[in-house]
Amino acid sequence: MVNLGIPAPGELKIVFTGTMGTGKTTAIRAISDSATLSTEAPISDGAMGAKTTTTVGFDHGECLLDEGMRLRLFGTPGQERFRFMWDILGAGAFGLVVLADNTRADPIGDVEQYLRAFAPHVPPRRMVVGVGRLADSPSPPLDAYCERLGQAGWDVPVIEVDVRRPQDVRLLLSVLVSMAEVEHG
Ligand SMILES: Nc1nc2c(ncn2[C@@H]2O[C@H](COP(=O)(O)OP(=O)(O)OP(=O)(O)O)[C@@H](O)[C@H]2O)c(=O)[nH]1
Ligand SMILES: [Mg+2]
Repeated sequence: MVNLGIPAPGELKIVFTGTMGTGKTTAIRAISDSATLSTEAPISDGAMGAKTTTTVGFDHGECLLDEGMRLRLFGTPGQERFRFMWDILGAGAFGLVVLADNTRADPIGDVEQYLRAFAPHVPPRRMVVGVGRLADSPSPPLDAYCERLGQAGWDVPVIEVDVRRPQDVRLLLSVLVSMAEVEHG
């Protein structure tokens, strides 16, 4: 059984979101300490390159950060038709990681959409953006994310990430937790 709602005392619930194929499932698998729970199904309208499955419910994993904080990690489905899961997973979330795929047509617009969707659950000071596939598509650069998101009122950290590298994913999470430390003094 997995508790989707408010986490136990001493644990922080973190939600990974972003468009299909940004690597939410990959990121959670990369850093979880024990077995993860996944709800993968074959992609109905054909594979996206090497990726043949998509999340149809949610991902779940847990990890202990060096800072001693235990994190319960949840990944949303990327497909729009599973949007109803966003509010279920967002409930009680401490922090949000929005993953971007820089090869998409408007990855900054994608990110804005997710920041807005999760704003009822998570304050902007506990949101971070991880931009992937920058090597495949250097444009838009990270500065463009900061500028456009800042203009739209989102003053959130933007970091390059390769979701396949556990150290990259841990860095994103450490940034979130350090934001909590600032809050609590
Ligand atoms: N070549 C390459 N592959 C990458 C990179 N980043 C992520 N991937 C791959 O992209 C795929 C991401 O798939 P998932 O982790 O299922 O993505 P997801 O966000 O959970 O997707 P949905 O659940 O369908 O929304 C994996 O096969 C990763 O290995 C990258 O920088 N380069
Ligand atoms: Mg997934």
